[in-house]
Amino acid sequence: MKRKLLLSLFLSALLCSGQAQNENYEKRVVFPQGATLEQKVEMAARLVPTPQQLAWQRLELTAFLHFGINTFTGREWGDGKEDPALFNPTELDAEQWVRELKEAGFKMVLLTAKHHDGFCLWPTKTTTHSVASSPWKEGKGDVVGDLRRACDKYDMRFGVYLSPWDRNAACYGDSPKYNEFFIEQLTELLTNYGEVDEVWFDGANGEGPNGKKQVYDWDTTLATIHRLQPHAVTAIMGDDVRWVGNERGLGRETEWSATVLMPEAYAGAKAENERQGIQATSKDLGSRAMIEKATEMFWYPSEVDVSIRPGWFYHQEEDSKVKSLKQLTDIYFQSVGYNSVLLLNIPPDRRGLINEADVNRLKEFAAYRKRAFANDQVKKGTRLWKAVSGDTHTYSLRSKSEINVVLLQEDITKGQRVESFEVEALTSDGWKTIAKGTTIGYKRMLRFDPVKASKLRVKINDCRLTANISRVAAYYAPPLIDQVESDAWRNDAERKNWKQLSTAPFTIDLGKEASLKGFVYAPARAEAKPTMAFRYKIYGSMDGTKWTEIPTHGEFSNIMHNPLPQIVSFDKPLKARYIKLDATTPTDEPAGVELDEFGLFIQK
Ligand code: FUL
Repeated sequence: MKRKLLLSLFLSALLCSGQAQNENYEKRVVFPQGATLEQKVEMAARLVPTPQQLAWQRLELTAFLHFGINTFTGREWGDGKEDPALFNPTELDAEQWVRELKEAGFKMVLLTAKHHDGFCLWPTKTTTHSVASSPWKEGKGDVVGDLRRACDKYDMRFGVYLSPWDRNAACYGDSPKYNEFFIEQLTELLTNYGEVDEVWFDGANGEGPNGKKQVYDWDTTLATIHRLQPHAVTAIMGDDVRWVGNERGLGRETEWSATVLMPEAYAGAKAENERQGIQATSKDLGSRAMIEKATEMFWYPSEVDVSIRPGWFYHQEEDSKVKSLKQLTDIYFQSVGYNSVLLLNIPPDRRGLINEADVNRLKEFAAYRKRAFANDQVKKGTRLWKAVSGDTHTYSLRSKSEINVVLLQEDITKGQRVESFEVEALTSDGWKTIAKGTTIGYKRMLRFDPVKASKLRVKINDCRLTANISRVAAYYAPPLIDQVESDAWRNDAERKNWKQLSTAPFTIDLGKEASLKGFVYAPARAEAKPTMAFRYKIYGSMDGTKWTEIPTHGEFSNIMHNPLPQIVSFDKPLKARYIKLDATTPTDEPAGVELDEFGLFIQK
């Protein structure tokens, strides 16, 4: 009997230790006292996201809508003294917001239900400083409700931004009183508007009246969210989603979702992060060197928040400053391509609509991604590859592939494990290293000069335990020309030799053959005119008789409202001596393009 008991104890101990080795730690792992670096690294490798963190990560593209009293005052931060009567959008249409964002590939929208000025976009019971006191819909409107209904119609996820800092509430700074007020506002948002997928608390906060400092009750705040919206992730001052550390749309090349940074909302976080010498902006938040100093770790992935315009709120004078397609594309590669979720802000204008300038840019951005990611050249790239440090795997490419982007993914349901990798391509000159990286995580994209290759070889140089590579893909993303270059084109010395052969269609002889990367059409004095080009086709020719059409979008979108230089980059450089721009006006008449309004980007 005694022997039987001993045996079963022995067996269960064996089983338990086996289990411990395969155990995953959801969201948080505390290291045992005296754990060695190797033991800590193994535990870090088993840190995994919660189901809601995983669902959020897979969204990739999410949108912010900064809208409120600032939209009508032209400010970025209101002081809370604004008259609610200022809030009066003339054509507010939340369906237009969601429709445009959905078409552009966004999976969730987050609205500033309350910004720092304290003005609430829903008819709250907590204050009169809200839409209920505004002339909009005679005080019967509810922007949050409108957005909720639009999200239901277009099957879009929905999130709220509720500013902890409130420059209107008289009780701000009287900590227990304001905390109660804040939880009441949160409760209204989380009970009256269906399913909420993300709750966003920014980190900006200031002094209350009389210099009193507000001490927030994050425990009750997070507990309220868990109780009312168990599927929501909480961001920034929340503990599911981490601020990347800047508002420029720039992620880190080395981005650990399994991180040593303790969420600020946790008791003792300030002291603990200080002890480790880290903050949200730190470069390294997860290397072995950092793990050595840590006592616990968190699955706390990065979110890149950036505005499509210079400001977070709409200002008419920024209509011409909407980020270029190239800037948005760079942001995409530096956020989604750097193991982060992109939260792109597109602020509705005073009418209560997403402005045409932003709508057009979103369309271009979506069309570009569609084109760039249409043809994955890797064969069998979705077969799971389990790799230990030093392993390589060779993937065949579709025949004669030209590529300039490689995409890699780890199965993060098993943790984030890759620490260093490289990618080689088999070219006609043999194997060539085309990309090197550190972390992969949910998704990592790398860009490089185009190569023609028949195979790819991925090498995992270093990883924690076994890396689970769930996807390897390769694409050709057409290169884009930067806006900055557009200022230079008029000074291009080559122009001296150009000869205009006809006006409609606009045809020129460059005097000699050139390799063309793109062109710019810049209406004189940036003024709209009836003869201006709107739709077009562009052709190149070596002899002025046999023309080759160059594939483009064929439209200078929004030029009637915003007649700025229109830059068009070609997917591939084209050799030509003659150029023909066959264009029509917005009213479908032949357009009249002047030589001075046209420029070319030439490969030197
Ligand atoms: C910051 C705020 O101060 C800005 O106004 C904006 O809302 C940005 C997203 O977060 O902390």
